[in-house]
Amino acid sequence: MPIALITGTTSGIGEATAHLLAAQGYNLIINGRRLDKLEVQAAELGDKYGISTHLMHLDVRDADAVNDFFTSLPEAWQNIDVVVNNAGLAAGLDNIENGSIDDWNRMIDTNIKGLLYVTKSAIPLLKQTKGHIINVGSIAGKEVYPNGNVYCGTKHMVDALNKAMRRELAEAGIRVSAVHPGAVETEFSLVRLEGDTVKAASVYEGFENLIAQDIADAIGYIISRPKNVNINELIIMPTAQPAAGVILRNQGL
Ligand code: NDP
Ligand code: 8X3
Repeated sequence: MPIALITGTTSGIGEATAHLLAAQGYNLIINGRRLDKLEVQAAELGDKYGISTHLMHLDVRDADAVNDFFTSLPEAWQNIDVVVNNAGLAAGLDNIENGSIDDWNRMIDTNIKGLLYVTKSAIPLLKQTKGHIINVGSIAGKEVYPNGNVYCGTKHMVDALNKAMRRELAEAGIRVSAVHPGAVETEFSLVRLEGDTVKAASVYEGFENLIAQDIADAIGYIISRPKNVNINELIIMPTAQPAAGVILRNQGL
């Protein structure tokens, strides 16, 4: 059975992708910081799809923990075919003058450095399988919007790293692709707005947002193409979001 490693599977896009790939028969390495969620998820995926799971319970910002995880990975889990670099977050929605330095560091450390740590350790294994890396970027990596500054910057870096990986890894037969979503209703806004459920819900009011399954479907499409086909990137938006930071509310869209 093929093996996929997905970061950030305890919620949202990563969780939906875990279910989609499990349904396609992948054994899964699942990741997040919330151990209780990972354990419940492992049991669910095993019961529902009959697949095996291996827990990657760590914070992707911790370079040593990521390195230790890969160096002690049991042999049965080393033939990784797919890595989905999904773990990430936005923290805060302020202009630079009023922004929080802690928030900036969390975003830069997770979205950029965490993605790099996982990728660096996974590359030797992906070379053996001629595997596939999927980077979850964002429309925020293609455009900027008011008060999105540092989050947009981190996702522009993901866009650049996606291209750099593809240039570097093509010779090894490793495919590299990105998905760049617009507004998807997940825990994303709850995290960004520090647990304010009312404000977070209002982000998705008055239009039909994307759901995590929409992005999982795209990832499933990308990795199921024949080996000679590399989908470089997909930008996927709600119909009511024609550009980053622009949402057409209460128009029946
Ligand atoms: P969620 O908040 O629902 O999920 C984020 C996931 O990432 C969780 O499983 C969380 O797990 C994990 N995670 C966060 N930080 C870390 C960390 N330091 N180490 C390990 N795991 C971590 O958000 P989404 O599903 O929406 O976000 C997934 C990705 O999609 C992100 O990269 C985001 O930027 C991107 N994206 C989201 C969009 C949206 O509108 N929702 C649009 C465009 C892109 P835990 O808390 O257990 O660690
Ligand atoms: C999040 C996309 O448009 O909600 O990465 O900021 S958006």
